[in-house]
Amino acid sequence: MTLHIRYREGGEIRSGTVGSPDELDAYELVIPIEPPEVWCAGVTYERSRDARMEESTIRDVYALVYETDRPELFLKDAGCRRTVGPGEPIGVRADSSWNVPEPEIGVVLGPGGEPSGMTIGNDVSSRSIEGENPLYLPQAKLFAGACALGPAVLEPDGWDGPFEIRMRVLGADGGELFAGETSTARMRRGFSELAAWLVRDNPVPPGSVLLTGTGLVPPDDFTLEPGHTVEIEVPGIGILSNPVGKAADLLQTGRSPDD
Ligand code: DO4
Ligand code: MG
Repeated sequence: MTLHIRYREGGEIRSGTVGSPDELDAYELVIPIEPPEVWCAGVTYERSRDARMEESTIRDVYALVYETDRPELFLKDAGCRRTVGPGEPIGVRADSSWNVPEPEIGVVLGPGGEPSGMTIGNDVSSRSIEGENPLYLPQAKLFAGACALGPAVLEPDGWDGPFEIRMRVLGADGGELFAGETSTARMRRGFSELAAWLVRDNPVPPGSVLLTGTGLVPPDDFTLEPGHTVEIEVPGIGILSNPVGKAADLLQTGRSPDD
């Protein structure tokens, strides 16, 4: 097993590899990859289909997209403007009343769109905005700090899995507000199938990341708020931990060369 990392040392960002997540604590980790584009697949788990149907006034679109061949795919970020690394704040929008983290396997795509590595992603989302109207999806999904990746990129020994995904949300006092786990065994579609749909007639640059959908949705009375911390663990990759802030405070990431 090889884990690719990027870390800060002596004021510089360096790249390296480690053999196990146990070794990650020795480094001041930064985002392990700065993808030119981040894409997401949606409604790939039954739990996500059910949550979308509960939150939405227009239910059929979710039932249909879960069943049919063509998956839901949407652009989450380009130029790494909305994506943060381990330890950096993720954001919630001021105009959203119902927010959730979405813990997902992130597949790093090679030159032909084939899966070449795996990381942890958080597809931070507004359920109130998407629930009001599915055409508001880009506003529910794209905003400052809406995506986190890390802590490392795994070159897996094989892609068959299943891979376990665990999530905890902690309150400002450190108390546990939510804990849950799922497995990619519950996915309706495979990583390669999703990647193949994504690159159909679509010039996705190599090194882009495809988040493969959430199977964990906190109860309906939960909303993510500034002061919370989200921890997502995938054994073999490590724990992606991010504090939650206000999206409005995260408008400048300084990561894009144009900033
Ligand atoms: O249309 C909703 C997107 C759902 C999503 O992001 C997911 O299932 O992970
Ligand atoms: Mg998602």
